[in-house]
Amino acid sequence: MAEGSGFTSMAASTTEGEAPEVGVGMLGYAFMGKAHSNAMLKIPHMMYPPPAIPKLVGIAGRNEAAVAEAAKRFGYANYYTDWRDMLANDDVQLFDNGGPNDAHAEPCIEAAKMGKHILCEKPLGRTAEESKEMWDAVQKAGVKHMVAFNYRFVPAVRQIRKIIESGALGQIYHFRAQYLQEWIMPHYNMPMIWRLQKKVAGSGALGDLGAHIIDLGRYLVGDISSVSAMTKTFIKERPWGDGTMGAVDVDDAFVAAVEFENGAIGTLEATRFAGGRKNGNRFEINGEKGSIAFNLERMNEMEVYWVGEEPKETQGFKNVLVSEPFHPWWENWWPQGHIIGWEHTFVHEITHLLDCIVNDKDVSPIGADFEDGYRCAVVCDAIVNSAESKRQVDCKY
Ligand code: SOE
Repeated sequence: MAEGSGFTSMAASTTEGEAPEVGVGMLGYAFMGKAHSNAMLKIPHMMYPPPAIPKLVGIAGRNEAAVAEAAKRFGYANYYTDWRDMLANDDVQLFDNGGPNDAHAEPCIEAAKMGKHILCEKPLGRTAEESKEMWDAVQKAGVKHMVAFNYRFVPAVRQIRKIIESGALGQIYHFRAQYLQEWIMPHYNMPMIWRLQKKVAGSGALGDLGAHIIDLGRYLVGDISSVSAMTKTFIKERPWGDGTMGAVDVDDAFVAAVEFENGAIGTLEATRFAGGRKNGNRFEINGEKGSIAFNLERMNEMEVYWVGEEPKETQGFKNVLVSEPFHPWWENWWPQGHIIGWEHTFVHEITHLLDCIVNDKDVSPIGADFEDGYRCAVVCDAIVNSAESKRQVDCKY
C-alpha cells in the first residue's frame, strides 16, 4: 500500500491514545453476518472515540466460496468452514453468533468454555431449556454475554424507556405490540426454508418476530406472568425444490393476551402474512398520565399523548422526531432531523457490548443478556403450550 495512501487504519486513535482492540470471530455471513459486520466497520470511526475497536479476526460459514467472499468483502483476516477452527484462534476474544437457530447453543457453549465473550442473535435458543443451558454456560465461564435484541438500541425506544423510568407515564395499564411482515405469503412463492422447520428454527414467527416484541415488553414494562394464545400455520407444506414437499411444523402467526407481573395487560401478535407490512414492529403503552406509541417503519419518531395537556383543543397524540443531540445515541451522528436507520441499531448494540467487555460493565438492562434471552424463551414456550392446550399458561422462570 503506497505510503500516505490516505488509507486510515482500522484503529481509530483517541485523544487518550489508541482504543483497545477486541478480536471478533463471526459465525454466519448472510443477513445478520452482513448487519453485524457493517456495524463493526462503522464503530471505530462513528462511535468516536470508540470504547474499543473490533478487530475482524475471522468469519465462519459452511460454504467455502461464500465465506471467503464475505471475508474479502468485510475485511476479515481469516475465513473458516468450521466454527471450531475459528474459536481455536486465540485472537478471537468475542464470538458473534449470527448462524441459524440450531447453531446457537453448541458454538456459544463451546466459546464460553474457552473464555470468549459472546454476542448471539435472537432467539437465544429454540426452547427455554436450550436457552437455560446457554445462560448457565456463560454464567459459569464469567464472560460477557448479549442477545442481539437490537430494537432496544433504537434511540426512540431507549428514550421511551427513560420516560417510563422517570415515572412520567404513571401506572402502566397496557402494552400492546405487533410484529407484522408479509414475506411468506402465497404471492412470494417461498419454498421450504430453515425458518419454517421446527428442528432448525424452534418456532416460526413466534421466535423470529414475537421474540422481539416479548423482549421489548420486558425491557419497557417488565416480566410477563401469564399468556393465553393461539398459533396458526396457514400454508402447511412447501416445495423443497427437488419435486418433493416438506411439512411446515412451525407457526406462521400467533396472537396472545398477556398479563405482566406489575398488573398491566396487553396483546402480542406476530405474523408473516400481513400483506403490506414490510417490517411492522410497533407498540403502544398506555399509562395513567399518558400514552406513547412507536413504529419501526418510522423509527426516528415516537407518538406521545399526555393526559390533561393544554390547550384542550389540541388534545391527542403528538408526533416527536427523536433526533436531537440529547436523545440517546444521537451525539454520535448528525444534526437534528438528519435521520438514521435500522443498521444503526447494530452499531449502538455492538458498541455497548464492547464497552461492557473492556470496562467490565453489565450488559443488562440497556442490552439484553442471556438471562433476558432465557426469560423471553420461557414466554415463547408458554405461548406454544397455551395454543396447544387452549388454556391460559403461567410463565415460570
Ligand atoms: C426476518 O424475519 C427478520 O430478519 C428477523 O429475523 C429480524 O430479527 C428482524 O429484525 C427483521 O426480520
